[in-house]
Amino acid sequence: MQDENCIFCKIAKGEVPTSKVYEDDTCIVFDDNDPLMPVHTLIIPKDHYANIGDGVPEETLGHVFGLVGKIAEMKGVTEGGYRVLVNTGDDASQSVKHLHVHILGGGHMPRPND
Ligand code: D5M
Repeated sequence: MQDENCIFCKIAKGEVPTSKVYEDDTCIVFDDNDPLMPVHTLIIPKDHYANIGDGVPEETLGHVFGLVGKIAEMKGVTEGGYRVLVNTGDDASQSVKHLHVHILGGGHMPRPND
C-alpha cells in the first residue's frame, strides 16, 4: 500500500534521505525537516494512509502510538514533557497526506489558544 507520489512513502522505501531515528517492519521515525521545536520527530506507518481516519487498521494505529513513549525517551524529552500532534485534513493544515504523528519537545509550548 504505497502512493508513488507521496514523499513519506518515498522516505519509507529509502528513496529519499532523511534523518532516521528508528525503523521497524511497520514504521519509520525521522526528524522533521522544518522543526517547530528543538525536538520535532515524526512517526509514520510505512503503508500509505492519507490520514488517521483513512481506514488505518487498529493494529497499525496501536503500533504507531505505542512507539511514542519509546521515541520520546530516545529524544530525551520524557522529563520535560512533550506534545503529540496529528494534523488531519485541511482545517488542521495537514500538508503531507500520509498519516504522521508529530512529537514536539525540548522547550515550553503554550496551549494553542493561550
Ligand atoms: O506536517 C508535515 C511535516 O512534514 C512538516 O512539519 C514538514 C515535514 N516534512 C515534509 N517533508 C519532509 C521530509 N522530506 N523530511 C522530513 N520532514 C518532512 P503536517 O502535519 O502535514 O503539517
